[in-house]
Amino acid sequence: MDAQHSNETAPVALPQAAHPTAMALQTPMPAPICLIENSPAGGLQVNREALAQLQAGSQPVVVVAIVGLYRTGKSYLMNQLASRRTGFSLGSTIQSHTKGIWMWCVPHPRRPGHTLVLLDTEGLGDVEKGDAKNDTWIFALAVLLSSTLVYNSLGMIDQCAMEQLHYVTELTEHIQAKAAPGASPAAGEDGAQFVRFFPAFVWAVRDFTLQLRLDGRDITADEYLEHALRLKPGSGQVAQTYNLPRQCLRRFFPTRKCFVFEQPAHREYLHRLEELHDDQLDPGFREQVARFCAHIWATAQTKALPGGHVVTGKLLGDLVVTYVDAIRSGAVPCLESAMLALAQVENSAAVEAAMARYSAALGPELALPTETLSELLALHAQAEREALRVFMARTFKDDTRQFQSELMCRLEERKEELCQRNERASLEHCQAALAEVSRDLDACIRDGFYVVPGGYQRFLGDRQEMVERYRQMPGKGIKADAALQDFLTSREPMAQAILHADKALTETEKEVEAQRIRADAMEREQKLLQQEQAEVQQKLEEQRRSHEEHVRQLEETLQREQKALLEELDRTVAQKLQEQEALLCEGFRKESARMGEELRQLREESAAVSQPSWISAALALLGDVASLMFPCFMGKIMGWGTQLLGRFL
Ligand SMILES: Nc1nc2c(ncn2[C@@H]2O[C@H](COP(=O)(O)OP(=O)(O)OP(=O)(O)O)[C@@H](O)[C@H]2O)c(=O)[nH]1
Ligand SMILES: [Mg+2]
Repeated sequence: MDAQHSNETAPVALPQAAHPTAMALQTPMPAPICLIENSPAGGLQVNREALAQLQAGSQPVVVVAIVGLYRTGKSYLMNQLASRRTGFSLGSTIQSHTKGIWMWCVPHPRRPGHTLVLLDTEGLGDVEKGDAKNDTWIFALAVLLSSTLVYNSLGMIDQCAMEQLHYVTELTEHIQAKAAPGASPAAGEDGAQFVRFFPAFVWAVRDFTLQLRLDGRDITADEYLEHALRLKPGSGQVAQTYNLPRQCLRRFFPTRKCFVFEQPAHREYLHRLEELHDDQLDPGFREQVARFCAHIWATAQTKALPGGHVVTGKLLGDLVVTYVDAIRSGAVPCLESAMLALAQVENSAAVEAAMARYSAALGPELALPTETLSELLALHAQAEREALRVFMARTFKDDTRQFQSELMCRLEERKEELCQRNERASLEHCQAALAEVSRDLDACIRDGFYVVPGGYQRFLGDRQEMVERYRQMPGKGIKADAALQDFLTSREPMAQAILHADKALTETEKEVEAQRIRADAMEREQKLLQQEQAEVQQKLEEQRRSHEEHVRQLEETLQREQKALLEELDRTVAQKLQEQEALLCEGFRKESARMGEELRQLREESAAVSQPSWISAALALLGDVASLMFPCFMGKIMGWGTQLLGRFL
């Protein structure tokens, strides 16, 4: 038993709070690893080690999966895509070799910053295994996980090859597009949505010996495939059986491509192809493989979720776990439910990543106190902007705006903490400064220096000088006046005592002075009050700004999403139109009419998405949800928010 047969794993649960520290796949995987295996007890299992390797990747992934009958050279072709002679293990006997789904993550040869994930699957239709159900799941998983699906077959695209592709006709029973409780997944309507989420389809025909000629003219491999996919007229059983796989393929995979390959070498060398050097392979085959690889590297798309959210290694790992768990539990994997489950985990991670960026942006050694409150709020605003950008880059399907509201609350809490720390730092600094500048004055008081006629005037002069020195000291922060006021108030009885003891002043003069002291104190209190009110105003202003920033960044993100969604829908509509036209040309009116209904639904969806209310409703929801979580100041902000939303109405 070799490595491809022997991996034993336990079921893996989707991590609830994925941490944002996933690194880019810096070291390429030296060899493929089993990602999903058939457990000895039956059923599929995710290999923890492979999952960990996959999830260590934060780069976007281009996922190419290969499926097809067993013993047809699939693993060999995948090695070519990794630009390696060996890698995925090949068998040379008649027994099927690859078991489960194997994965190899390599740096994308054409797209820097992207990882090419190659998925090699267990050969379908193995007579020894005789487990058609397992084959169906392998096929469904390859469709669900890949962005390009290579279907591999031997010889030619004939009726036999088509019938072997019956897995396509069963997809509607094994994949659900929308989560509809109670609805039968086999209802078929789901199939209409598949085209938006399914991979591009490439048919690789191996050991092709025929000439690509049709009705006396040379044709391309693509034309060969399209010709093979033409439908048979008639509605009888024979025609239906003939047409079904073709219809499904055309309906679910509108982006199609075909490559034909000659036999790679003389028969006697076929069982040890990996040992052969390039010059020992048939030149025609070499050229065909080169063209195939160039096509895949150039055109295979980055895996994306509906709505265009780019899938990273981390997300692909989450997808694998979600789908395999669904299959294990006996459910039908549902695209929409998987996305929602992923969104929960990913949005929590987005909040954490944003908070980490906020802390990093402020820096570990933030110098407090700041001179003014505005200075502190500007630092917060900058850090918040960066944090929001991190959140927006990662969040998706936060349709209830729950996660952005949570982020809003947490950032507000951090700002409050920051303000309090700043005040404390300022107060401590000011108290130390006052202790320093008042040392001489206190000594004079202790020594009775002012208890002489005219002592009160001298005391006032020295105190004024002390206040001036205090005012000159830098870096006191926002509590400078409040601390001074406290200090002067605490020394007031002493000042009164010196005043009363001064024999150079008449009683009337003392009374006038006492009144002046009281008026002074009141004036200072008044000033402090005004200062505090100005700070409250500034903080409210800051909350308004913060909310506007949230709305602004959400609006930008939604505009991007709206554009991507409309492009996705437009693409789908264009593909369906093309298919509808082809059906009409081939005389299939009923099928063409059904396509017309699908087109109507898509256009309706497109019209709804393009409405300004698609964005404004989401912005309003953010205000609503945040006000529930954040009742203290949201009332005020809602007023501003309403003004802002007025632009859309
Ligand atoms: N005739 C022929 N043989 C090939 C080709 N490519 C690979 N082989 C040989 O076919 C045998 C099986 O190749 P694999 O790549 O292991 O085939 P597979 O489809 O992955 O097989 P399973 O994993 O069992 O499904 C090996 O001996 C290869 O050397 C090809 O294009 N034509
Ligand atoms: Mg194989």
